[in-house]
Amino acid sequence: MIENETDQRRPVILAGLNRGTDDFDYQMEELANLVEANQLEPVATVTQKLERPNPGTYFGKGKVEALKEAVDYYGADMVVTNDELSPSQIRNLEADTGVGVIDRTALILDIFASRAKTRIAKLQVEIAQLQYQLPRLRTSMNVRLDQQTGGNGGSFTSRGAGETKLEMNRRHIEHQISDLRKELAEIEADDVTRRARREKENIKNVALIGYTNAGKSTIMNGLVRRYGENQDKTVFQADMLFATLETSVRKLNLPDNQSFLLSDTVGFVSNLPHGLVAAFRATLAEAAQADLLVQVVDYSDPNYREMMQTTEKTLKEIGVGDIPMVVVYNKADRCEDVPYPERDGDNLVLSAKDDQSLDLLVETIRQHIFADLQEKQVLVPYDQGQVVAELNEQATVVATEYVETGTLLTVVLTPAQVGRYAQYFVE
Ligand SMILES: Nc1nc2c(ncn2[C@@H]2O[C@H](COP(=O)(O)OP(=O)(O)OP(=O)(O)O)[C@@H](O)[C@H]2O)c(=O)[nH]1
Ligand SMILES: [Mg+2]
Repeated sequence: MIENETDQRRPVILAGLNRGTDDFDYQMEELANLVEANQLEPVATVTQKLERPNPGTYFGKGKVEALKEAVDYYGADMVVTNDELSPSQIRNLEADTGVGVIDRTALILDIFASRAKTRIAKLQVEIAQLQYQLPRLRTSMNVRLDQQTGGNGGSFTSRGAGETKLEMNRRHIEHQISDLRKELAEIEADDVTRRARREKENIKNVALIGYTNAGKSTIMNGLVRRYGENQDKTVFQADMLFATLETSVRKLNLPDNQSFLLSDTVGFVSNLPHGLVAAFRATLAEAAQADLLVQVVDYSDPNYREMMQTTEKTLKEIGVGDIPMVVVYNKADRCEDVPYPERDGDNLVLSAKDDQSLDLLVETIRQHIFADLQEKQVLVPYDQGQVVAELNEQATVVATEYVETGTLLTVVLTPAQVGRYAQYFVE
């Protein structure tokens, strides 16, 4: 939707309604970051103190004039509003300011669209975009749809007597959404199978979650390099909003033969569009089904508290309930006079770029997920080979020895396994 062919970034005016809430400044800062993430240049901010948006024009009459003046003064190309707008608000504001108007939701959808690489991420974003377009078909979206469908656009007018172009467009989009949903459901079914298999394997799942750009992928990569089954399987990390749009799962093997799965997930931002949250629910299922969450926070950002609140709110929205959580105050190397690594219960202050920090994190994770495990010695008679196979598959085998009476294994067992294999224990 937004393109920038030249190196020069297009100037944009930010517009926000201040309802008197504490987080307004943070919201506007975040909006500026989102604008920059979309290769646009925020040049000025116009705000108005109002309880509720004007239903016709978002701002009141006088403020709309001020907005128009700012647009002219800065030669801005576009206005971006902090709140989601109705079709008529967009239309009226566009007419009054003489430039294109987009809202926070469209902006976030655009960023996601430009970052999506895998099929699943692309599908999720596309569904969210089409859903956003559906109620807005009366406005400039008609033009956009035509552009998008290329040659087919023109055929809408010539088809179906009695059906307006708008209805055709709407039906076309509804069909597209349902096709995309079907395709997504097929891919998701595979994911569900994979997760179910993992559960059977009895391996613990830990998920990195948190605000975008906090350092989740950097921590993932640091741990993969230190403990990864395949140390080359790193993920994309970058100083940009929404660098990660799909969940990656990696197996980590600790020196004492215990292992767990770590997943890196999509970052959050405040007021994530509902359609997007719904579309990414499947991707975030890794977090929803984790045994432990590691919330990563950019401790060097002055707004880190608001970012934590945003994260917690989003977790609720995606239905992540009572999962134990460790909080990592990351990027401590960028903070002045903050010693690291440090641990206070489930709160860690550290730097993703520091090996000692990563070890402290692993130790904390280990204490959580392996707390109820017990190490036992079991002796399995040679005629019960399937028990040995089972243990090798489902438990952590620390040592194997072959003695006269059978296979002698040192294994780490879950409470359920302790019950199941009690008859083989060597006292
Ligand atoms: N100095 C410093 N930089 C860090 C640290 N952790 C991450 N970074 C940098 O922060 C930026 C964002 O890191 P990512 O790991 O991509 O962040 P993320 O949380 O995965 O972000 P999304 O995928 O967008 O949600 C990158 O430029 C990292 O190099 C840290 O502990 N110290
Ligand atoms: Mg990431």
